[in-house]
Amino acid sequence: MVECTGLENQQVRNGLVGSNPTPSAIIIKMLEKIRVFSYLPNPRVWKSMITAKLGEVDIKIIGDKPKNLSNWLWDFDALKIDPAKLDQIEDYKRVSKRGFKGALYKTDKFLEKHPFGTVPAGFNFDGSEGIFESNSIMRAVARLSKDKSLYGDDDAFKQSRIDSFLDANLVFAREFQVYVLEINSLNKYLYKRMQSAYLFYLDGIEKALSFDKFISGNTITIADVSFVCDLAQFLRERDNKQLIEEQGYELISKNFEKDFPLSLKHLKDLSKKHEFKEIMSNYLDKIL
Ligand SMILES: N[C@@H](CCC(=O)N[C@@H](CS)C(=O)NCC(=O)O)C(=O)O
Repeated sequence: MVECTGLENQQVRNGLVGSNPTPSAIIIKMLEKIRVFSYLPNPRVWKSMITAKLGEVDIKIIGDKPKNLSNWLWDFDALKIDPAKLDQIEDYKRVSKRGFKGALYKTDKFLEKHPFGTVPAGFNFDGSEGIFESNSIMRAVARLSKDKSLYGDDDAFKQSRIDSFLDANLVFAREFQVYVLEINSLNKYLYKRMQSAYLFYLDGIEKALSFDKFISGNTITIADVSFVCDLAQFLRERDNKQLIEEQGYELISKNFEKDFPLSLKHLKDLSKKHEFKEIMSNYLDKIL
């Protein structure tokens, strides 16, 4: 399982996904309300892309395959650099922190707006605000939408309940990130932590879905979007069945279908919706 796997640049505007700078892409640039720089494809970016589709928000996605991001200058105006010219931006050279190896090139401005230095990196339309953490970038997209139901109808308690699910989701996703990055050298401690984070999160989601049609109430919200993207990414653990078993462990998600039927149905139903399907395409096909 690779934490950072990639596609070429993607631009999305109200359902339009493309990779070439066509005349319509120029219009997209002028209209974008939010910009995200990341390695691609990235389920963490899908959260914002799907929310943008559901909420009809103009979003611009800039990025490249993970292995190529070390040849990019990380900035609001992110640029692909000719590897032969990287010495010209030596001042911006930084040691990567997690998920990447070696050097990355991040401008001072990037680090001012993104103090943790991570991608996905979100920006408002002119780059004067930086938004980090995929759930928060997704929240910004939802806040920009006219469809307020995606993020609790401007009701403080409904919004906070959605935040509660997003916080629970982040704990699961963070544990998953560590698990994936160490998948070649598992140990008991790490495996148990992942297992208990998985069981804790899905137990709560299963319970929530036994009361309501969606995770936080009876309409779709960003809690559902985040659930789909992070759980889908986690289930790709199954791509590494052999590697996990060779180390004496079994797939943590082995009994997912049996143990969490409501979560399974929710994941499948949502991933068939066109706003999800256009972004995730057949990501789940091999594993469910
Ligand atoms: N929880 C964060 C995770 C972001 C993250 O850890 N990104 C890593 C790549 S997987 C990164 O940008 N690392 C930059 C570095 O190594 O300096 C989110 O959901 O956005």
